Amino acid sequence: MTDTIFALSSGAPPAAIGVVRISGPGVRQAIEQLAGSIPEPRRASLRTLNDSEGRELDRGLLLWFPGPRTATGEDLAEFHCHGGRAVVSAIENALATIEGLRRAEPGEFTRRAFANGVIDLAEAEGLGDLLAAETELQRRAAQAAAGGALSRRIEGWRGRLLNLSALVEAVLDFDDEDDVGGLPEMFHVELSALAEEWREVLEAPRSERLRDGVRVVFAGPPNSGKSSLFNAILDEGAAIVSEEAGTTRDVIERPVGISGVPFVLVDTAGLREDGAGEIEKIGIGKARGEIEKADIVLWLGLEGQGPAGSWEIASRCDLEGQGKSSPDHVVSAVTGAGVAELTGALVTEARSLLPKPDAAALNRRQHAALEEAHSAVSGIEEHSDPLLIGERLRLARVALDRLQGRHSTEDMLDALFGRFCIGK
Ligand SMILES: Nc1nc2c(ncn2[C@@H]2O[C@H](COP(=O)(O)OP(=O)(O)OP(=O)(O)O)[C@@H](O)[C@H]2O)c(=O)[nH]1
Ligand SMILES: [Mg+2]
Repeated sequence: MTDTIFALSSGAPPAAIGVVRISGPGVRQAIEQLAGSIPEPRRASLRTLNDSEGRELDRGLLLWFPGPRTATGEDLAEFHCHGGRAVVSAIENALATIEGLRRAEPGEFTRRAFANGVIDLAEAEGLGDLLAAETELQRRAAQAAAGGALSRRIEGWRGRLLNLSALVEAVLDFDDEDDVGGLPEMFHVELSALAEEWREVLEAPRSERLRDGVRVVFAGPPNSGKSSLFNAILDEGAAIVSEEAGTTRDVIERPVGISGVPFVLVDTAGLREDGAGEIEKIGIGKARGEIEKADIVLWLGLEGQGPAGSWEIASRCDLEGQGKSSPDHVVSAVTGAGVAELTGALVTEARSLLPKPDAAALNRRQHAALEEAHSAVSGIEEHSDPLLIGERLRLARVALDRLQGRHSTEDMLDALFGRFCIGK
């Protein structure tokens, strides 16, 4: 017998409205006890909620969704009550006294949706990303995954694999052959098309890149204007700026969405060999580490002396004699000249490094599973035994199952749903 779970699914009180969700076999009983009788399904009804002694708790909207065609696949109800702290906790306390009802764990509603087959693992992962999305690009990619874009694609791959397996079975069953001469030409064509599609998806940027943001590191010698430019792009005075060389000694990181693209801007200590004190030396070591990890390095030092691939920035262009002979960008943090162009170029470059919002980007887990499927089918044409080929196709199917979460372990589910909020 499953427990019936409940939680406040709207934001933390106080709020205008508090939505308390209940899911499980005890929902009918909970409605009867608090609201008197069961309302019409899937329609908002105005009800007074009372505790077990008949004292009024609140008046609000009640929605009743009989299972299994619900978000969790179980009986489900929502109370839309006043979002005051005491109102919400009075309703929660009244629910907690009902036998078989308990407070939900983080992500437990979604976990039930997954357990009941309403959504698959890729959709659940997309949902997790959707709740965490802070920029437009993250939102669009997560929405595509939560809406089943990736799941449909996996389902398509599974269908094609099954067709290929059927061809191999046919050779085994009917021809009684022991080599693959009996396999039609289109078997090989279709198989290599599938493997090629997988390779492309495996090589595309991963979805974590979207979550983590594109790292832009400001690098150069002391006093070259790194912190000033960092502040100008951020549009806030996050880093201290002064004419003293060695002002920035620690790494300063700021996550920021620019034109809907997630970035992490990283200001660093000026690089110099001489004259740096103990603390500054540690900062310079950290700066070198940041340059290594960077997606884009903005180099404000002498032309040609920056790390390979870095962008040559001619900073302080409002002053005389600050030029570079062929800079990528010419800027002044003081007048703002060139800052918008530089920001625009960063956005364009970042978009090319990040997954396309509508493409099905894979996360680490999904990537590992698809890689397994890919390696199961690659080199398959070297086999002449249909039994071996059939086995390789079966292994690929098992990997796709894992990609969809058909055989997911409890640990993995705990980790996934644990990052959801309570009430989701
Ligand atoms: N005129 C002018 N001065 C600037 C510009 N950018 C920075 N400065 C000045 O240059 C000095 C150094 O600027 P910072 O931004 O602190 O330089 P930094 O590279 O971060 O220096 P460290 O943190 O010491 O490595 C400050 O006095 C700034 O006001 C600019 O575009 N034009
Ligand atoms: Mg600085």
